[in-house]
Amino acid sequence: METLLCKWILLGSLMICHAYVTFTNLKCVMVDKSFGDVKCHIKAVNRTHKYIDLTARLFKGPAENVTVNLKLMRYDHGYKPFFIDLSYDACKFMKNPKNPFVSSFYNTFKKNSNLNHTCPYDHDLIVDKLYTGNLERNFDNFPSMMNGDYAFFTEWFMNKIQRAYVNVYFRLTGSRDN
Ligand SMILES: *[C@@H]1O[C@H](CO)[C@@H](O)[C@H](O)[C@H]1NC(C)=O
Ligand SMILES: *[C@@H]1O[C@H](CO)[C@@H](O)[C@H](O)[C@H]1NC(C)=O
Ligand SMILES: CC(=O)N[C@H]1CO[C@H](CO)[C@@H](O)[C@@H]1O
Repeated sequence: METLLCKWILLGSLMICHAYVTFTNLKCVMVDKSFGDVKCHIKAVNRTHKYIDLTARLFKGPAENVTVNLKLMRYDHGYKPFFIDLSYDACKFMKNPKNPFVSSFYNTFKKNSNLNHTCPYDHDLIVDKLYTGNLERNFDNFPSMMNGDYAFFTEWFMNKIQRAYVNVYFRLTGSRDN
């Protein structure tokens, strides 16, 4: 099953079906308050269109040696890991964006952020107007996903110490299983 889903992700562009995504909640927390701060919110343009804004400021100089842990969660009596749970060297990825899972995650927001360069990051980190449509294009690539409540849990580490986490909660409707 797991292998099959991976293949579907890789072949995703060949399997078109439409998903509808709405953001249900968003949490962003700087674990170490002396390290920086992070603010984020969901804005509703109208009933169907919502977007996310996020700004992180770093107080202790440029960010390098960054690792991210990405988990896809599905709600079933609590949020449980759903297929994707990986840690990746973000600086290595930006030099050579090869990992298909990380690419798929990065592609959802790269056009809406100022993160598109290699490490170090010596400026505020911004994600600006990330619309649900960005995720929908991605989930069209996950044809086996059932309708339901999901979340992306992301944990951000610098020098192997967790500094922040950002959790994006969303509801998926209208995928092929339904
Ligand atoms: C909601 O806003 C988006 C973006 O401005 C627009 O494309 C869409 O047509 C609007 N939908 C409705 C139902 O007004
Ligand atoms: C990243 O930080 C950890 C912990 O300080 C260190 O062991 C590791 O060598 C660093 N890696 C790089 C590429 O600087
Ligand atoms: C790492 C990465 O995705 N870099 C991209 C940044 O944006 C330029 C221009 O859009 C691309 O050519 C790079 O591949």
